[in-house]
Amino acid sequence: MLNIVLFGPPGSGKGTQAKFLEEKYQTPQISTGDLFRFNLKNETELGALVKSYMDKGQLVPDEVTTNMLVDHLENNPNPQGYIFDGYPRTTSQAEALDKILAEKYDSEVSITLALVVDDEVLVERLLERGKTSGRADDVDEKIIRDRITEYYEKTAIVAEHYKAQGKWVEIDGVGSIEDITEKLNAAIKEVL
Ligand code: B4P
Repeated sequence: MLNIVLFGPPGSGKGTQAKFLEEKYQTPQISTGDLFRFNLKNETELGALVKSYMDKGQLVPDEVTTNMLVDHLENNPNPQGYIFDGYPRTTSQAEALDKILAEKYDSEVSITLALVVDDEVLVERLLERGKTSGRADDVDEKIIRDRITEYYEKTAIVAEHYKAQGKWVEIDGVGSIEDITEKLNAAIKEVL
């Protein structure tokens, strides 16, 4: 299995790049953000539960997020692997992912690709996306900055988990989308 973790702050290009990688490696993108938004849109019980967190730019509790991921994996089997986009976002999620991959698939994370982008560029990109995305968390600069703060407080530390495993690769996430895809492909080539 090729299991890629796409890592980075909100607006760093995880979702954008996942779209290109899933086609090339036949590994479907799993975006926990998209899965939550699907539940919000369809007004499911899970959607009602996560709305208040997402609207404020806070992380959804680990247990809720991990249970949703496990359900999605079970309903979307792909022996070739997956692209995890936006999961894990805490050390507890990273430990859960290791356990899920080991116990259910006798597998592991192949590589973590961390997109590095300056905070002010992130704010600019997300405000721009907010003009058309219809996403409540993209229109208000305070909420965008709260999401970035949440990233530094809870998510950035996940780097240590993957560095300890020798699976951490940083990629400059500023530049043309094609150039960044190329850099990601070069890093993936090393683990194929
Ligand atoms: P996500 O949906 O993951 O939100 P995101 O971080 O904003 O998306 P992404 O980073 O993929 O966007 P992209 O850069 O591609 O999460 C939303 C919320 O869901 C979270 O705040 C949280 O509440 C909840 N959640 C999700 N996962 C969770 C978890 N594991 N645990 C707990 N809670 C969780 O795109 C940004 C913009 O930049 C786009 O407009 C794009 O066109 C542009 N862009 C991309 N690359 C560019 C480039 N190279 N140059 C210029 N612009 C670029």
